[in-house]
Amino acid sequence: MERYPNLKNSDLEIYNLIQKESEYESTTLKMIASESYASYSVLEACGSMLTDKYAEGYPNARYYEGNEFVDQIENLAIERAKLLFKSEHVNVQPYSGSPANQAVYRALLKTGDKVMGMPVPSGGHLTHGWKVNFSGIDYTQIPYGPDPSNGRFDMDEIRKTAKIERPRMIWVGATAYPHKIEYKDFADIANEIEAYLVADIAHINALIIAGVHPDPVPYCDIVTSTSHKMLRGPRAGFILSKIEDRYQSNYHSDSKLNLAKRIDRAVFPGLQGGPHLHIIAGMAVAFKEALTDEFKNYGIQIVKNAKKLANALLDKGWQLAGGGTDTHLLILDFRKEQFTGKEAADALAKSGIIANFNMVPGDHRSPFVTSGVRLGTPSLTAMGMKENEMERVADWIDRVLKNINNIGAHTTNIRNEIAEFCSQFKIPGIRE
Ligand code: DSN
Repeated sequence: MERYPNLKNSDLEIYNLIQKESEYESTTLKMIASESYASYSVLEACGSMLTDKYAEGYPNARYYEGNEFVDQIENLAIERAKLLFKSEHVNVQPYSGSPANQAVYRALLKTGDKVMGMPVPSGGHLTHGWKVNFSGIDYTQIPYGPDPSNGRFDMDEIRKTAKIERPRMIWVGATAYPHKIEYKDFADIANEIEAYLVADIAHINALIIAGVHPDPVPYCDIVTSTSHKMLRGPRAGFILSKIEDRYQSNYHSDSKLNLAKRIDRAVFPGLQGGPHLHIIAGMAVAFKEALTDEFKNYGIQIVKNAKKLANALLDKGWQLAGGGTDTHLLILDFRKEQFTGKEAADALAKSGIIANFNMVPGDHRSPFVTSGVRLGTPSLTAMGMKENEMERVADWIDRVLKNINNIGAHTTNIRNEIAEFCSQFKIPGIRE
């Protein structure tokens, strides 16, 4: 089926580049831990004429006329998200994960306030208070991270830091932490110091939906997420929150409003203008897909695949940060190797395995080269791969890394083998 006939006629340059990217993704193993594949249905909603729509405000409270149908679309997205995550309140307007997190700061804090979060090199996100991001420039990050000796959170240390620093908010969420996060433990600490607890579940939302990762919603004041990554929706963000503010006080300029209203206000008009209704429609479609048993099985299989891949790589003698995984990602640890994470990621990519170089706990190398490579299983799982296929993936990774100083012929052979292997699978949104 010709997917983009109009584009092909009107703009061959862009059409050809999309085709090339599509071909590239169809012939390589996409192992970026923050990616997966959106379905044709999600892509169709996102590519619809809703692109043109302006509807500043919220359903039934817009600044424009003519919103009967888009109100229903936004309400459907909200209701489906409430059902999916059992959340009291949902805002689906953030343009992406970073704006969603920015809205949380605006709803809860004053400039300069202390925020506990993981620095990027420890596995956190830019918006959790990292120094070059607005969150580290306008607010004061109190850093925490996994213990370099075992790659896991040391809750006693985190409690000690929290009690000394008394941050107003604690972020719990990661981009490179391969273990389960126990939100209740963080909630106990937040309660002791009367801090807000905010989870960022962008990386692990499908695992929570599938019941293979602890659920933050009962323990957190606010939970933010992207709707792309393993959730397989459009490139956007959303915010789940309690309705009431348990620390309601005169602290915040909007403190006469409850928490839900403060979040809504922070998103619009605080940070954004018109909501992207085409993307919100795509989000509603993705939430419907995520409510199915098929999606839950995908979430369960992501973890099974990551564990299988981790064990197969350990059996071949490779080291993993934190010793393994119980999520969707694993981080190869090359601290003892002569080559860097960057060199390894480059060799893997040339061979058809697409990943990213990443710091590991206790890394002695710079963030520009690192000692790690982060590998994720959501995309391969969305293609229908299971444990048997992970054995083959581990073999290819092993062959690339063992021949890293001599990649010429190996690269071409492995690249061809992987392309042939990928052709046996469907790829949502590309070849369903
Ligand atoms: N940059 C994303 C990642 O790859 O983890 C997180 O937003």
